[in-house]
Amino acid sequence: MKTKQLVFASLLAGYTAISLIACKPKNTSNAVSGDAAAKAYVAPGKYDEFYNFVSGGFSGQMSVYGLPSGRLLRVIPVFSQDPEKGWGFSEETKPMLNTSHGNIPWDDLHHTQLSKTAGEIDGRWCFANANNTPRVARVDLSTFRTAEIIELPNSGGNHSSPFITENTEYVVAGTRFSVPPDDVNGDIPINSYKQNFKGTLSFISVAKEDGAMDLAFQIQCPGVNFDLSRAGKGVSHGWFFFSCYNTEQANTLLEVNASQKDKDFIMAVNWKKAEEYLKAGKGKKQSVKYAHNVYSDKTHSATSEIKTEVTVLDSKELSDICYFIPCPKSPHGCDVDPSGQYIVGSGKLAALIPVFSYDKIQAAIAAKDFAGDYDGIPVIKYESALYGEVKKPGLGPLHTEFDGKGNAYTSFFVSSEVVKWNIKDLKVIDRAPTYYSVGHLCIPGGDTKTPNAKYLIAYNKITKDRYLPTGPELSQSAQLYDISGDKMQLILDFPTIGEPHYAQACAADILKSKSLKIFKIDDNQNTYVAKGEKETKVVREGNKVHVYMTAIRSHLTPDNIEGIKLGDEVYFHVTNLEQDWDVPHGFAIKGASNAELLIMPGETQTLKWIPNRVGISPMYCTDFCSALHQEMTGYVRVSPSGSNVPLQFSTGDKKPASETTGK
Ligand code: RUQ
Ligand code: CUA
Repeated sequence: MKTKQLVFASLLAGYTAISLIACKPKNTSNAVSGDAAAKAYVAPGKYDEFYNFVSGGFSGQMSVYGLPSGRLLRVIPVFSQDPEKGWGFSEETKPMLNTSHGNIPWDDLHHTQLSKTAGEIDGRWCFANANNTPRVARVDLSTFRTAEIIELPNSGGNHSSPFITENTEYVVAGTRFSVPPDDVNGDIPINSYKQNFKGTLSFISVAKEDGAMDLAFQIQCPGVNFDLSRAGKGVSHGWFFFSCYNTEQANTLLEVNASQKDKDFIMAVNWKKAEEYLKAGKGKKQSVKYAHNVYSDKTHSATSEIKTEVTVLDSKELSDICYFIPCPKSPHGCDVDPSGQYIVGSGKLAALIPVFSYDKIQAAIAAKDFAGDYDGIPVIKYESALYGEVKKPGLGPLHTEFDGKGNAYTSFFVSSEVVKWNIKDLKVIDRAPTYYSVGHLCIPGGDTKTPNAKYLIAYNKITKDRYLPTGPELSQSAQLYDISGDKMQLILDFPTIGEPHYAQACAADILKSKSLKIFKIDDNQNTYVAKGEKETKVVREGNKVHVYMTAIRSHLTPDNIEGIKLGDEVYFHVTNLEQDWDVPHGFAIKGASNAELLIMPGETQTLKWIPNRVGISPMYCTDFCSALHQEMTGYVRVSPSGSNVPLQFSTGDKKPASETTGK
């Protein structure tokens, strides 16, 4: 949800006396007791127990923290350019940020989700959504790098995403903003929303062996806002649940106009049935445009392909795929418990938490126990789907995680707390303040069949007085609670990068042995690789100059280049010859208008440089790689465009190769 400015409209009948801007809990100073710090202490040189994959919100990136220490281990660039690593700046990574709108250097990453097999985290990939220009990314957890990005057509605001089925059969995404379908003329009045705007759910298949994504099909739905979702699991495997708000179908001042109805919906989707219809040829081909970008660890380069067709199933025509369940009021989170039986709706403006029963939903569907339809989709009666309600849990429920011991933990933005309640009897057991205004929660494996109920992390929107002031902007923050006992105990605060929304965590043991240490130089299939200094060269092709360069402690080859002229485009293809863990080299040259390269052992990356003045331009390694790192430098001589200075290059006395001139 949208950050700090979030102020709920004061139209809420039941809450008029209470300020709906976050309230501040009392006794902030004594919230941490005696042995708390020791529980989060990880001694120098010792490893954390868990990896925590945290969304970066408007930073567009994903960050990885160790738990319980809260140490930042890595920032993985996903949807935003990252000059630190050259992501989106190097020629090899630029295609990853391509879309049907062209190159997009930024997005808003809200939710991370680890791949699963049989409902358990398998440590292979972590998926993430781009909320603004709809995309889904797959991060490879052997390299901790973004391996694939797929754009979603017929969507606007990919918020309800990316949520996966229990064997990662599909990554699923629901559009937050309904929009006219991509293949119709969208030049229409905005207030024709009710007639012309549609919601779309996207099902992206994931290949078992290598994770390759493909947009398998979409389901066209009524025009509402799809907010969040979860796959069924166990008994409810084969179903998906989406929270929907703005069932008023307002197109302006949603703050008021989308909060009129007492109940919005959770939509239950039978995706196994949808698959049957797809196989039976019930889908319609629609012409669209979307980018599909793939990064190869063999060529160390990305390719981007624009695809032009998608198969769409119509939820109105195929009337037994989608069902609405009334849910009070403007639901945000929609979470499924470890057994798959209970579906928890979190109405941002509701004074209770409804818990729905999968069995009751099925019985209601079988008995056609409907209260009419909404835009052609059957609406199950609230009471018929309801297991029960958690009464007076707090204000502004957002998200729920589970501990696998029969308890649920729900975040409350407005009352700024985490509330623990029992799924069976729906009684509140414990509550703990957050500092302040918590959004998402995470328990390691909290959405799997067997959560690890040791820690709970709250990701907060407002930091206020928790850290030293840093001007008008304060870092958002996370808070770690020990939940191994009956009472939640706050044990650590740590700042986060960007705005954390959802996060997932998994045991370090699942991942750490799979982590890649180097890329094998012999396997490098980059077009411009130099597998040793003997293969270095400089090749002119018209006004393009390709420098096949190598980097090894502590020199660049070649390190002197002459014969570059104004009007040239120079491509430095730098291969890092090291075959040792944790020895990257960097590369930068004066006047370059992009960023550095940071090249891992065995990898080739390319910096494009268009010199715009005559003279000498120094270049150097940017990563302190050895005692003689400061010596890892070189020069390029740039001459006027008509000059006849010959193209030549060298390192030391020996020229690495004789002058090479292409056509
Ligand atoms: S969602 S708290 Cu709740 Cu994207 Cu951010
Ligand atoms: Cu290579 Cu510094």
